[in-house]
Amino acid sequence: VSATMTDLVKVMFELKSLFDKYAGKDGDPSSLSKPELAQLLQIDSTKDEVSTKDGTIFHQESQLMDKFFSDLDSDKDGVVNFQEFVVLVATLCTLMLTNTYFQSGNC
Ligand SMILES: [Ca+2]
Repeated sequence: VSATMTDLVKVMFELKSLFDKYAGKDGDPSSLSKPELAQLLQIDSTKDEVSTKDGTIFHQESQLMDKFFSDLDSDKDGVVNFQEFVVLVATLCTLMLTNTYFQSGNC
């Protein structure tokens, strides 16, 4: 196994443990509901912002959160499973790279 592959596995384990931490909150540990996703993303529903601990990624109105969630829920079963969550992470990384590439460069 190459070093890159080992690092990739580590990242996947970290993503899975983050997913598990939030996915178990409302009973079903195999999927994220919309409130769980909002908690994971640290969305304050009183503000029209989506942010991470690294800073604000983008501004949006709460109704766009619904669209965001349904975009993620590619099999339309009302929840986001781990596979769909990985797509979310990739999307957020792309946004961060696009917006703050020259400021941080880590993602
Ligand atoms: Ca789904």
